[in-house]
Amino acid sequence: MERTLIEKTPGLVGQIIKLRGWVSIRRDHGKLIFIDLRDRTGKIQMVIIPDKEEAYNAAKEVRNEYIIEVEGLVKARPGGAKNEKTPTGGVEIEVEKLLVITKPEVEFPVNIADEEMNLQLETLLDNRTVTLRNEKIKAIFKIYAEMVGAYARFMKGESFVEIKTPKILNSATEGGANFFKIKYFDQDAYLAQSPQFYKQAGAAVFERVFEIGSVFRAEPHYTTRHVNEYIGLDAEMAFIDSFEEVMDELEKTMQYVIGEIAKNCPAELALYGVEISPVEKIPRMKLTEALEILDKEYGKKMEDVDIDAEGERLICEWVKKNHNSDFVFLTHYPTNIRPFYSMPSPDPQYTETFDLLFMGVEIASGGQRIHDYNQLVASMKKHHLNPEDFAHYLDIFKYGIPPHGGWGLGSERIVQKILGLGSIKEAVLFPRDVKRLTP
Ligand code: AMO
Repeated sequence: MERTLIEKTPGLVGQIIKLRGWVSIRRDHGKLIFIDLRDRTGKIQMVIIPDKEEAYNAAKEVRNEYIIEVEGLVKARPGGAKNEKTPTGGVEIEVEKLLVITKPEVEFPVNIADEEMNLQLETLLDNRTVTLRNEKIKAIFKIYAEMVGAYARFMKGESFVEIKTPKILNSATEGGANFFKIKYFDQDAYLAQSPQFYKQAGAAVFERVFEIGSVFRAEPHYTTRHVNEYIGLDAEMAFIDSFEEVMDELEKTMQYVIGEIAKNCPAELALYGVEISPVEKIPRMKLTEALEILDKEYGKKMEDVDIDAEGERLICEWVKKNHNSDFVFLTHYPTNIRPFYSMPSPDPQYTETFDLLFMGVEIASGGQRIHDYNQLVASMKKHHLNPEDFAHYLDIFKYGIPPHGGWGLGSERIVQKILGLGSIKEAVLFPRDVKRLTP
């Protein structure tokens, strides 16, 4: 007999079927044994009666999280509508045969069936291979998968070509100190801090490219929004007239991605009590305006002409109150705090760049890039970089590239914020932080 998936059971009342899955819970009621079985499509109640002696004896040995195969009769459950809270709540399986496929060797460190799973972050992550089995935690990664899938779909629909770029590089892409240096045979190498140079090379060829790929950042601190390896959703587009077009494209992307999550993940969102409203036009304001608002409305003065994490949280609060938006673009960051490749504004103190903030944190950075070779070399020197170290990158500009711009979007932060997760690490399957290299 072929295996049936649990989601199909409501249509199979009266038939004998075979199921395979995990035992979520075994409950004994008098002489009856009840088992909740789950597979990738859902969960169903099974009942094992003493008359089916072999199955009954096997069921008596079964514990939570055993992996089993059963054959049995699909029956409409007594009690009707009150059981219909889940798609398979209206049916149950009267088990005739039960076979243990795999059983755990040891006790579980946590209760997988616990609906809330309010564990300490460290416990949650130390036991990741098993905590991921919990329904509520699994839901995070269904939503995550929907998000990256939607991103790719949208980008392709907008004629961006998907590229994959190397993560082992001979120089640090984004500069600064937060790069990992590695030994690469007999030379030093760096783990990519972003696909920046390669996506620009892609834009010079395909006009529009996007990448979904690993990014490595040696940030030596613990925060709720940093991990040392994350997945970037990057894009780069050529023949732009201004960086406003890049923001327009990113705005459309977010509208689509958030819309798809709302449409395709209602059950997962419900586990977190989250209702998503459509993303409307995203307000845009200059960073300097945001700093003025923080000063006037919150008495918060920033030392530099930059915004810190608290400032981002407060400006999002202000935008939500005054413009009813969870998103805001902050634009025109000062030249000295943006990478050398950023296009200067007509007032060269500032750049044609933006950050996109969502529910209190920055989720994306982007802008227009310098496309003129000589201007780029001059900008490198101003940023105390040696153009000779970037010879291959500079080739892109030596041979000519159209005006272009793009963004880097942090995938995990989006899911963290949508679900209101305390730490970004909860939105990473197997996160890497300063202390954590396992599991
Ligand atoms: P930036 O350095 O701002 O820009 O990174 C882009 C986005 O990546 C996410 N992010 C992180 N997420 C988790 N953990 C981290 N340690 C971390 N660091 C960054 C954030 C951030 O907004 N090349 C430019 C992008 C561009 O201009 O196209 C860049 O990398 O969501």
